[in-house]
Amino acid sequence: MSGGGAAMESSLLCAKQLLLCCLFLFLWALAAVAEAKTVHEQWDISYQFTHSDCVRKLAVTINGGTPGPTIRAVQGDTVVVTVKNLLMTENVAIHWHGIRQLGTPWADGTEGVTQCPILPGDTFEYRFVVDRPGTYMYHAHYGMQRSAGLNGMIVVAAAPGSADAEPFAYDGGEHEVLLNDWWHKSTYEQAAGLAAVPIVWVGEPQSLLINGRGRYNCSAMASDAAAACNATHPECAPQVFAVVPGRTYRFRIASVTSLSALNFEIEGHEMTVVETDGHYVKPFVVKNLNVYSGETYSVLIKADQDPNRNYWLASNVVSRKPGTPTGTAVLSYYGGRSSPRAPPPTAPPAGPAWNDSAYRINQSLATVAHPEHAHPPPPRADRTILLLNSQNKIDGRIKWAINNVSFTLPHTPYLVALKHGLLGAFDQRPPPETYNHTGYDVYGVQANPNATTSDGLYRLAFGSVVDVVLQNANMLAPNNSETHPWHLHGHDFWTLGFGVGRFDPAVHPATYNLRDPVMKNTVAVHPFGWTALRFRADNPGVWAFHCHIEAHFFMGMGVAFEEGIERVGDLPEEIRRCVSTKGGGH
Ligand SMILES: *[C@@H]1O[C@H](CO)[C@@H](O)[C@H](O)[C@H]1NC(C)=O
Ligand SMILES: *[C@@H]1O[C@H](CO)[C@@H](O)[C@H](O)[C@H]1NC(C)=O
Ligand SMILES: *[C@@H]1O[C@H](CO)[C@@H](O)[C@H](O)[C@H]1NC(C)=O
Ligand SMILES: *[C@@H]1O[C@H](CO)[C@@H](O)[C@H](O)[C@H]1NC(C)=O
Ligand SMILES: *[C@@H]1O[C@H](CO)[C@@H](O)[C@H](O)[C@H]1NC(C)=O
Ligand SMILES: *[C@@H]1O[C@H](CO)[C@@H](O)[C@H](O)[C@H]1NC(C)=O
Ligand SMILES: *[C@@H]1O[C@H](CO)[C@@H](O)[C@H](O)[C@H]1NC(C)=O
Ligand SMILES: *[C@@H]1O[C@H](CO)[C@@H](O)[C@H](O)[C@H]1NC(C)=O
Ligand SMILES: [Cu+2]
Repeated sequence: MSGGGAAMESSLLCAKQLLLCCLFLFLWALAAVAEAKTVHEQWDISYQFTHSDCVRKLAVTINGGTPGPTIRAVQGDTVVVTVKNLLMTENVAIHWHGIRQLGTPWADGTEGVTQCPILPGDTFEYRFVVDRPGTYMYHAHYGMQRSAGLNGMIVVAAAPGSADAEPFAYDGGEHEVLLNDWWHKSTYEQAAGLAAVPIVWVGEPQSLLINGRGRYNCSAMASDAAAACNATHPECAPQVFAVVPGRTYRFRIASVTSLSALNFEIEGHEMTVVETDGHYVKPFVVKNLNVYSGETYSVLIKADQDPNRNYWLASNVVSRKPGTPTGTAVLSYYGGRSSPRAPPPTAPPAGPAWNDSAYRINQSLATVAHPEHAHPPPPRADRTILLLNSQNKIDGRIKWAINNVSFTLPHTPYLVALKHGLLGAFDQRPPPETYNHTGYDVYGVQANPNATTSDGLYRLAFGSVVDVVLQNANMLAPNNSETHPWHLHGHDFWTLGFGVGRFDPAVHPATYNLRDPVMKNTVAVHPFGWTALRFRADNPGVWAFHCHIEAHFFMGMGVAFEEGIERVGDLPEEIRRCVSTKGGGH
């Protein structure tokens, strides 16, 4: 019997172990679930009077403020933002810039592409997973609303033990720097001017903001307007960044500018660039950093200067002849003899020469992948799309065009139209794949600037590798070419190459960096230059690809890509509110 008892005992033990094992598995699963948490945000979008640069302005705010709150999450978390549109007479849509929206293409927040706008009084829930650590941003993607103040940052930390953990260390902590440009005129006035004949250009911004704070010179205003300028308003007191002597800090930098390319500098402190657009870069040291609208960077700085004085953080306009004073904030050392708010004893740094594009191209070329975090690109592309960026005229209006086609957004979002087979919703003819790249004079004013408009889009084979070469050119005025920061939704791309002058498809692909190109979601096309990028069309949905200068996108500088639409799941009803899907959908 003892033998049987032993058997019973051992089977009991086994059962106990199984139970323990089950319990352990259960707890482990629970912990894993608990780890990937949900981050909830409840946002009321409304117009409020603000004093971002000391001048009173009606701004689009989130819960009463601009910029909006920083969304903080951990890799793998689900972010849920409940947006209530309290603008009364204006639609809204919010884009989560740099978040690829894998499996949730309807949450990209791009009006006309992935959703109908959120109507006044309506509530809309954005729900998406932040799958990669890094520095990102959000902003309005309806009309030119971003420049009215609806913007902010997203900071995603690496999950504990993740292979995506930072390959660098900092013992001081983190600071966030959100760069912006700011106008006193309303966005409505700007948009109406851009569409007018003759055009009323938005002009240079009145101020540059750092974390929503700028400093307009009230004394320079006409006396009747000066009443709206309050130099001592707390909303325009410069941001102070405090540091402990000897420590190393990570500064996360994002630019949501509407027009300006910026150069950013922390006086007296070299910056080591370590991240861009959520990807780690091979560290390189700079005195100042060029940041284009839609880009993010992380830099490390060591607090190793004289702690008894303060230092400027400075942003300066580059690539356009500046008409705006330097944007400033203050770096102050704990324990130093200087009061934290005291202005530094020096003049703010003026930045590099605004027209030194060689300097800026150099910095673009220096930005390559971190050796331990390089994702080599596929060796070749299945399809190459050449996009000429030119300034054109349509019915006397100044427009931007891509291969002679100025982009317009359809009323019915592409995602809805394609999913429901609404073929009449947009132009079914795809835009041109190329332009006369052998003959086009990128340095000259084109003989006939007339172009057309279209809301056609490029349809990409699912999973294919696509190269896009952006060719810059001269504008309508002679000897003039600007920087265009191009942003791709739904993907990161490899930045394969930059060049000056005319791109030659027979020559330049041989010069591509296929070894360690950095992946990004936004990249600059420099004056008279070209930029080549590659991406895999593996994210089912419809994705905008456009110049991140708000006025340029408004004037037609963009395209749209569709891929794998048949793999997109059922669309939420909330994105279809501007569409009558007769007989289909609902
Ligand atoms: C502000 O404007 C006034 C009047 O134009 C000028 O005298 C003064 O120098 C300006 N101040 C600054 C800091 O630029
Ligand atoms: C300027 O703002 C401060 C702080 O809000 C306030 O106390 C002061 O009255 C304002 N000045 C004017 C002229 O409005
Ligand atoms: C920049 O402009 C200045 C004049 O404002 C000119 O002297 C200089 O040569 C220009 N530099 C470059 C790199 O074009
Ligand atoms: C380009 O960068 C390298 C270092 O990365 C530097 O030595 C060189 O002077 C730079 N050239 C220009 C034109 O800025
Ligand atoms: C461009 O279009 C305008 C009408 O919008 C027309 O008057 C003009 O002749 C066209 N220019 C050329 C070169 O075709
Ligand atoms: C391309 O441009 C060149 C120079 O203007 C011209 O000679 C050539 O005919 C053009 N080719 C096409 C296909 O239009
Ligand atoms: C754009 O279209 C106009 C009118 O058809 C033409 O004259 C011009 O050469 C085209 N430009 C380009 C860059 O293809
Ligand atoms: C434009 O650039 C050309 C060289 O590309 C030069 O010959 C010409 O003088 C410049 N014109 C102006 C107005 O600067
Ligand atoms: Cu542009």
